[in-house]
Amino acid sequence: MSDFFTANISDADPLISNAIDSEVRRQADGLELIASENFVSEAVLQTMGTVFTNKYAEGYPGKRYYGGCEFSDVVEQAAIDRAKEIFGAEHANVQPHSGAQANMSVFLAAINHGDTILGMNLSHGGHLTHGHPLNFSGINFKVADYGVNRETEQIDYDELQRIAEESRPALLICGASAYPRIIDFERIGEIARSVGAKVMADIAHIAGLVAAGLHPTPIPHCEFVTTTTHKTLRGPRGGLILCKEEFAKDVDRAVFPGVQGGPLIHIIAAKAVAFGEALQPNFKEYQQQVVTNAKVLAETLANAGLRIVSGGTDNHLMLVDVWMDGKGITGKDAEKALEQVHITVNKNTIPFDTQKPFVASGIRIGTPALTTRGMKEEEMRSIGTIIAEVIQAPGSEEAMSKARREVAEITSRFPLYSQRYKTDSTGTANA
Ligand code: DSN
Repeated sequence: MSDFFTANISDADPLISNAIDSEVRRQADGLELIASENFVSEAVLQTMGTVFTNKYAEGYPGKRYYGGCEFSDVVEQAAIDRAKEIFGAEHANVQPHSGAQANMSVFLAAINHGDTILGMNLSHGGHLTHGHPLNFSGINFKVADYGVNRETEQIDYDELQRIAEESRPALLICGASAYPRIIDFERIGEIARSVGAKVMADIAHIAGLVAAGLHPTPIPHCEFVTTTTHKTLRGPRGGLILCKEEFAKDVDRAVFPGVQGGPLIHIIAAKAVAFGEALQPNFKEYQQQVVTNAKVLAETLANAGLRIVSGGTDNHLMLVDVWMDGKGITGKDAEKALEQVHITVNKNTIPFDTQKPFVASGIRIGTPALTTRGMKEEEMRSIGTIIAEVIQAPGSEEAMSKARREVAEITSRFPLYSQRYKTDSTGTANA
């Protein structure tokens, strides 16, 4: 057999091999608190690195434009069936390469170029694809937006009703990337129907919670539900669309050939594996621990004197106001200081922020990844204390050294994968 098929990555490409090994160490030695990230299982990781990456399979199971798709059909049909079962959906399309492409496909299926969309403002917790002026959604559609109430920092549904009546959208978009509270999908569905709009719920962040029954489901109330598969759902990086049967053909046509060409069958196979995991009873226990951990972490940070936007969290994430009207430090500086002690978060605007998005008054913190690692309430209390100490002692080398030691102690107790993951054996998942 030629070297082409046998050489492992450390021989074939030392630059990339070293970067992979360094990233393995970074993930293992740090505390990952980015709310949209998670750690997939070994099984999901292995599936992504399979020969399905070699296969073109344009079309859908049983109706492909290429030969040799019989095993692609097996994995895509399994992913579809499992996604429908998890969410109780009438139809699933598992081909979107990402959440953005899932959303773009729904726009193509549901509304016409130039129609009005009504989405949550990005600076109040929404998403770029929900109508940001620089995104396809803001470029191709007229945009109206809603946000949170200045006092409660939560969605004001009466105000949303008023804005919907004024703007008369063709599509109402709900779901968020930085909103720590329960979203009332039932009420949003009623608002949409009262103005003749369809609804798209983008549940990318909370999909795992919805799957486990820990957040109310949008399925009965929204014509379209989109999600990524890699956040709380804990699958490979990708997208998913769920819809009612009456929109199935339109959605499938919008994904392919509307927005995408060939599906990523190796990723769809990994989605199937992750969906299989989400159907196991321990997935609900995991999601419950994610929510419990978030509550404990938010309480710890609040007790240490930091301000939690909206006063707490109902889900997997919290927004922490670290600027506190100039009494603290910016989100940008907090992100940098925490990175130096191997804690990863992202700066984030808070509602009605006075700082620019690249500086921001807040940080967003989420518990899905550390919960996958096995951490519980005790670790959340320790981590909350470390975060507060770092943020409240900017520039103190003593505080930073102490934090680094404590982070190392915690991470050493929670190995990330069962085997040390290296590239120098066969090029994939090996000790
Ligand atoms: N970038 C994702 C997040 O971090 O929430 C949303 O697409």
